[in-house]
Amino acid sequence: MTIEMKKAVAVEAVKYLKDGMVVGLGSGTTAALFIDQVSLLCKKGLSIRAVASSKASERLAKEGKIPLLSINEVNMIHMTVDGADEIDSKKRMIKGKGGALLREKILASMSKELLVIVDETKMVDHLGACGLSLEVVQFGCFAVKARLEDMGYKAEWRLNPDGSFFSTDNGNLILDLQFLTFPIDPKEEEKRIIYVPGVVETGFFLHQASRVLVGRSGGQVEMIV
Ligand code: A5P
Repeated sequence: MTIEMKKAVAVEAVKYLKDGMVVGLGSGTTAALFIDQVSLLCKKGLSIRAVASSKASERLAKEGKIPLLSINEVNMIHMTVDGADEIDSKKRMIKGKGGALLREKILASMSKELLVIVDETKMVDHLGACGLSLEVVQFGCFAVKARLEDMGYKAEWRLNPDGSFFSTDNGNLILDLQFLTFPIDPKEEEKRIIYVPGVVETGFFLHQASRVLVGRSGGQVEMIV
């Protein structure tokens, strides 16, 4: 079961936390399980302070009584722990299915280490089958979508269940791209897409991952360095 693999990596990841650390909290279901584990350890006396990568993770941390700092109170994060949608053997990732990609990337860039926690279903030979989420500013957003379609991508706005536009924690939109030809060259795609004015960030995380904990279906957790 995927949930058991996610729980196993969350339980393993907290072993890397030490008193005094500033810890970045990722977003998504795996990160939420990690936040639960951090909360348990804080209740037992672990002394860390955390920064959240989304309002959802901040809420969970508050409920779990994890001491929180706001992002502008820190210049450096000792370790961020976050999930991924896809990760390849070079530790290149696609993230953002939860819509928190911009804040996740900011935290990752401030972190001495990004510890990635995934279940084995996230490991892929080639990135791209899951598509790529983009954070896009509202100003001129329809032109941005049209331009990306002209560039050869299938593009759809992320919507809420009631059909309204999904809004990120930063008040921007999410445009979900699908690649129409495979395999993709992630580095080249990143360069083309981020070049479009109005695209604030992409879900490519090509250089951020430090170590990766992979939950296996047999219950084991493997570390990839
Ligand atoms: C959130 O925006 C994402 O980057 C998540 O980290 C990613 O989608 C993994 O989510 P799950 O842990 O829910 O699979």
